[in-house]
Amino acid sequence: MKSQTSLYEISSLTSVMRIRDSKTSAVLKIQSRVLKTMTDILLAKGFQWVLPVILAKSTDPLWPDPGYSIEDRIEVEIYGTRVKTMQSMIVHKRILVSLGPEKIFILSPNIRIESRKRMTTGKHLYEFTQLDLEVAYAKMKDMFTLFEELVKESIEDVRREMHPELELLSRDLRIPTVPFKVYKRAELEKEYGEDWEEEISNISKDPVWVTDIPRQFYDFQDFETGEWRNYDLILPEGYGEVLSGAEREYEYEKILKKLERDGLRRDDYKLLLDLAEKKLLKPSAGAGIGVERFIRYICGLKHIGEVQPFPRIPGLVPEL
Ligand code: ASN
Repeated sequence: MKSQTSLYEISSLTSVMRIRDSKTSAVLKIQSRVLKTMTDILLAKGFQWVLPVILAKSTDPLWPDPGYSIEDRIEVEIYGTRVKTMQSMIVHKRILVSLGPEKIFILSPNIRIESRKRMTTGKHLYEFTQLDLEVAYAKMKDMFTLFEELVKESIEDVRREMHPELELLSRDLRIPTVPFKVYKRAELEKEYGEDWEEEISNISKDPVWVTDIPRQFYDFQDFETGEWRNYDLILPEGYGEVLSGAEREYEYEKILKKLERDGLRRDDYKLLLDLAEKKLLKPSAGAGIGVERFIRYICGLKHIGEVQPFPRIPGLVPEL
């Protein structure tokens, strides 16, 4: 079980002097290595590396989702038009793989003003980066295999090449066995109650997949059985969720119905709806892995803010 970080530990994290620590430099070296491994694998598989968008009329609603606790949503006016800061590039990803290259990834900065109550959880940030990808016509199973390779190869590489850094961090990092186990959310909820994520994370030795989680409209739901074809990847040792993704909705009527069900404005998803109506929105699957969460796990860090030279910890606005 991961214990909460104390306020004293948090305040030392926000000092820029921490950047001089050998620990910070080991973490950044490991992060560079992991990003290289993952992007090399994707490029070798024919993915196109797309650069991120930050301001847009349309972004991820992050609603409804049991996992989010958003305190504020940022909107600014530019050129007389209201835009939001990016919560995830889901809408952009879908449109890109429908009209352009069919396999894409982005190192995407996301701004999510998490509740300040999450300051000490050790796994929340109000600015983070996800390695976000999408593949036209892909299925859930394809995504499992792809991310199992990305996760395993990254860990193997760090184990092989970054001995001194792991030693400095006192991290005994285990190479996971693939394929990872797959659970249904309902079976975990039945066994462990509402804290299933924490429980399964605490008792697992390797990452596990959890599927069928009711959430945002863009994840595919079988309207006959009610089943959601989406998934989270949960890290072991109490580190919790690191990735979420899904097969996607692409039919106009279904998207419309779900937007209404969730109380969302059609106008915010106009382009997505237009493409779906013209049958140009391709079925796809994708996911985003939280870079800082993954590095926190690899390095065995207590608080995710330790991954960032300029930590974005909920409730705290540092000088830099
Ligand atoms: N990146 C996620 C996905 O592909 C969405 C998210 O971050 N909320 O499903």
